[in-house]
Amino acid sequence: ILEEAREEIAKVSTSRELNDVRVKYLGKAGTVTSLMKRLKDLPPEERPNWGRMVNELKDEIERILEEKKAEIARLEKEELNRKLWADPTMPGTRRSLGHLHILTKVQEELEDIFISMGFSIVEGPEIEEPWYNFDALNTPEWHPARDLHDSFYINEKYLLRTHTSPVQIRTMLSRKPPLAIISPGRVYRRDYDATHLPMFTQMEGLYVDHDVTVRHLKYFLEEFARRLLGENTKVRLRPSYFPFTEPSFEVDIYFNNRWFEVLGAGMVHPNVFKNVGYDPERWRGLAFGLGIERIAMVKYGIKDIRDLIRNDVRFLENW
Ligand code: FA5
Repeated sequence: ILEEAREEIAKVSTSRELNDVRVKYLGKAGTVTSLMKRLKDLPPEERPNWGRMVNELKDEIERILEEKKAEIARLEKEELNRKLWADPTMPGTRRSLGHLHILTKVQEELEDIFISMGFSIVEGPEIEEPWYNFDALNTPEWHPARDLHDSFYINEKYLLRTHTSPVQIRTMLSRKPPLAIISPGRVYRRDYDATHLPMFTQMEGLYVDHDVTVRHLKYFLEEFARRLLGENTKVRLRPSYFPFTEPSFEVDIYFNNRWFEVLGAGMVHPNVFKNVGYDPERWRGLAFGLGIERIAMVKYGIKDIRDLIRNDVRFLENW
């Protein structure tokens, strides 16, 4: 029996199998236990001998079981360690990190350029009152920009601002001149094609002081274009019309073999100064409104403005 048990125990490789063997020999109905039960059937003089023998057998089997148990515990621990072990020489998993959207990058670059020229950043609400968006900007009721078809009205009292120019009004009402501010933000219009989005980003600029002239305006615009797009960037000012500036200009940058309109600008209209309580005899101002998507298109050679908002990673990954 001992030999048989020894062999069986040697073959075992898990604690579960080992327990089965234990039950088979030492359990209530096990081989050794039933040998012990036979004791009472023997003649009294044979009992002590038999008892001793069976006890020795039981002790021996228990000893072998214990040995095996220790061995299995050791193997199981080794196995666990093998699973937990990491090879520090293996190459790491490559995670793809996101990056800033090119619109954000262009906006931040523009902010840095104007901040370095002495401008500070202010913000205004996207839900605006017509007075700030139009009237205060010398844009009378009959002006086409007030047409319901161009603007998104929320109700009779509010609309989504159609440009960042109302921030000029809010700034001048709350601050005294001189001042130099830029104001980036979203604006909304009923527009949609390869160069127009219904929601896009403008950056307003306003500089008010005693002796501001068109030469300053031209300097700031050429300077920003060269710093952002390179020394050889060609900039063109075309006479234009905005109700809130006089004279007014549309500013183009040469790109893709043609002139590309990127911003509107001009000298602050005296009526605008009157509307905010600035004396038009004492103060002069220059103002501009850049289209940030348009500038990103020029900088990155993007032909369709809608690519900027499609959120196609294959497109965005290029920069
Ligand atoms: C204005 O919005 C004036 N407020 C700009 C201004 C400010 C003039 C201060 C004078 C003084 P305009 O509608 O031209 O002007 O828009 C300015 C720029 O926004 C355009 O040159 C163009 O770059 C961009 N833009 C206009 N409409 C869209 C559109 N739907 N999608 C993307 N960009 C647009």
